[in-house]
Amino acid sequence: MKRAYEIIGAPFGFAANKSGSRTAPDYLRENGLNIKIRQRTNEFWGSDIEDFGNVEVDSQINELYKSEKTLEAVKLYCEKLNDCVYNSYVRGKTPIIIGGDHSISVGTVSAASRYLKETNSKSNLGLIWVDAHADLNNLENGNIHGKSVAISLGYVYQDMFKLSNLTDVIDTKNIMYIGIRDLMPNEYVTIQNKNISLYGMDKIDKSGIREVIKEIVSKLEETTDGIFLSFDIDACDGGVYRGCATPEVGGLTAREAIQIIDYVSQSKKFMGADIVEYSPEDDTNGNTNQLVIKLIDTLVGYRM
Ligand code: HAR
Ligand code: MN
Ligand code: MN
Ligand code: MN
Repeated sequence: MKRAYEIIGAPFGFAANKSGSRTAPDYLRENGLNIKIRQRTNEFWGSDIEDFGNVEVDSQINELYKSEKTLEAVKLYCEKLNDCVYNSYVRGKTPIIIGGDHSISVGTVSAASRYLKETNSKSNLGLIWVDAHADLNNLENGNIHGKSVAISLGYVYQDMFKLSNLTDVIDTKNIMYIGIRDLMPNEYVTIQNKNISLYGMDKIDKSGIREVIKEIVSKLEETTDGIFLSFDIDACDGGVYRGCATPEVGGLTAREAIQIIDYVSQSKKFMGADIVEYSPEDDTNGNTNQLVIKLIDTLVGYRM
């Protein structure tokens, strides 16, 4: 399937405990992404790729953050990002969004859901959330990037985000978690009560990543109209890949991460992905940079 990929930078880092991910899109463009070189070879490999540029953090968003209105800053930024990703779909593209912290997914997931609703009259989006964390926290702790899924489901800040249609954009039965290994008690309770599918590291150890991802994709292909992938770099083994705000030991190997992306992106229902939380300033040995480039390569690159 020939796809036209569009790289969209989302340099928003205000919602995490450390803001290093804000520099990731530009850093990656200059260190390994080389979109111009990819454009020259895409003819041969049968896909098309464009760099849209960044959805910038404008002065209004900056001001909100400076006056300690971080949640408003997240909302305004995600509205902007939603429009941009939605328009990418309208142009027939497969958007690949490079974060930024994980709060940007409130904008990307809602955009995929919005486009499905517009084209299918209903939104039945499948979401694969690859992360060490569930980002489903509904308690106040200032860590907004730990609440992205909760916001998308309308479990927190409902009044505020509903105005711009950023909440209630996904059904719990269409969420598939992979790689989770650090859950808060309230997140565990929600996952149990709502019966959300979770494929933790233990399941990956037991069945192997190929089985896990095959099962997930075939379920979503049957029950949904589109599949969006949200990939948090902290899903990968934090002992090796240190370039993120919250490295967690015992995560995915590079091969496991690559297999997930390789398999999902070949689905006919694949609608695009975000790759979030890479932090160049925390990547002291450059390992994480190489991993992120490989993951993007796997998304948009050649198929033997
Ligand atoms: N669950 C924790 C909290 O809410 C930490 C989660 C946020 N960190 C992440 N998410 N990096 O991917 O405080
Ligand atoms: Mn996350
Ligand atoms: Mn995480
Ligand atoms: Mn994270």
